[in-house]
Amino acid sequence: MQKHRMLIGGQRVEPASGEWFESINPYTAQAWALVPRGGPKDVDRAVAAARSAFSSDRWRKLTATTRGDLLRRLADLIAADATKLAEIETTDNGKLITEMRGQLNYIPQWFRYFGGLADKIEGRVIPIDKPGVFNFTREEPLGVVAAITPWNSPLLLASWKLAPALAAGNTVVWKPSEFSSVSALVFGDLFERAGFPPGVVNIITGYGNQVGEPLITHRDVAKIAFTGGDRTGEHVYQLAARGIKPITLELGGKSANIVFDDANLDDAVKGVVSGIFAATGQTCIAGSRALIHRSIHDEFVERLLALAKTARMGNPLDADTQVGPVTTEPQYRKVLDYIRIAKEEGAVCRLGGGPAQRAECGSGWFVEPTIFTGVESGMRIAQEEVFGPVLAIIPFDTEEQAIEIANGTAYGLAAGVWTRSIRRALVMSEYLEAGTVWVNTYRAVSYMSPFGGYKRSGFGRESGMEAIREYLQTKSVWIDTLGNVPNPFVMR
Ligand code: TXE
Repeated sequence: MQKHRMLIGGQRVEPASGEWFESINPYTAQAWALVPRGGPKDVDRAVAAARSAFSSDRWRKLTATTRGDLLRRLADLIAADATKLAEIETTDNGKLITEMRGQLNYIPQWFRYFGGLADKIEGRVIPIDKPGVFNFTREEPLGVVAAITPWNSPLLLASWKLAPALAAGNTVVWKPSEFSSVSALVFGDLFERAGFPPGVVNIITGYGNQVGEPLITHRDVAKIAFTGGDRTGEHVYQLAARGIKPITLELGGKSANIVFDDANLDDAVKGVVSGIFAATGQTCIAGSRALIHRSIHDEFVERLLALAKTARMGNPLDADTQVGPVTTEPQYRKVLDYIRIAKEEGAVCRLGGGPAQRAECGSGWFVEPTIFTGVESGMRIAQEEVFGPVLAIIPFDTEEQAIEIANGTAYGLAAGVWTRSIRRALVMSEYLEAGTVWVNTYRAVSYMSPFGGYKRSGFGRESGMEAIREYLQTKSVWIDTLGNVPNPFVMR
């Protein structure tokens, strides 16, 4: 089994604890790699390296254009290693190889886009209302950014943080999820090859309470960028508040895919299936609620069942597989618990409803694609994030009712609308409380378009021009041009 090391100050290092833990392949439920068990001492070393890199001439005195060049060089290296990295991710987290290859081939664009933005970060000259002063603003990096990422799309979600953070001139300590750290540790080789000075990016692994908490509360960490569950997010937010640290939180959701009676039903059925069963439902934007207009409800459900039944489960490394395993054992149990809860709540299980016992699923953590009808908006299955292949179908009668149900959860990450009416598309996109609204499509993301949550799904935006602002602070500079200091007892 390959034993990995962390990356601190450009060096491959062993954890201070001298301990490693096993990373499990969810398809085989067997350990396949050893990950360093970091702790507070490693956090101190990593933050010190990042802080020293932040103040070093090698990083600070780079022109913004050169910083952009480094990001673009990194993009090329990622592209060259995309296949290898995708295979590592699939082995570590069980997501389909087709999905991970797609992500890895797309990730370079985040580094190219933000590399391009690096030298377009501009201040303003303000025609100030006072005589004899010149006032301008500078957009400056914050310092050391702590990037804390989850297991579902490890490198993609890290890139959403690293690319803008580095483009803005920060340095980074990145803590990947303990369930899927291997791709991050391998990815670490690329920074030096791209020419980043040592310490600009540091990678430390371990558990949330042993590495994540000391990292967030470390005096020299200036900003936290977090993706994960909302309970952990709430805790992380409280820790960040103690140090008055800016934070971005992306915390998942309970997104509604809303199908109107005027929709192209063939497309809508595919959209609903892709919203929940692609990625085994383990995506923050999973369309885990389908709101179906009552007049088409029964027909739609039949078509959905027919398509979902065809889903091929099996080895995620096999390009023909359509639904892979659940990534972690605790998550597998959580998904099964929610299925039980939904049944107890009186929802009607129309498909799946338990562990997958197909030969091709081996000993992995597989859950059958599951569809519930007869769901009411107040049920837990309609309110809480399952993060697995479980769909709750809720009928509605009017646009107003669809909006009320869609907005009737604590979350607000995304929503899908299926309709042929432009008026309806505009009305729905205005009234839905979600950071992303898709019309007649689902699960589209881009490095160019801002992504983030409303309500309990978090705040701050990743991707697009908005993202770089999350990693900058504004300084206002006043320069006297009069040459005489005015009355010291009066504000100028
Ligand atoms: O995520 P956690 P988990 C949801 C999903 C899932 C639930 C829990 O519903 O069932 O969250 O998943 C680090 N201080 N999502 O347990 O705990 C942790 O080590 C600092 C939604 O995997 O949120 C990891 O690096 N850090 C989601 C990261 O936080 C801490 C993606 C995320 O872990 C910490 C994944 C602490 N006290 C799960 N505790 C999405 N939004 O896409 C943990 N961490």
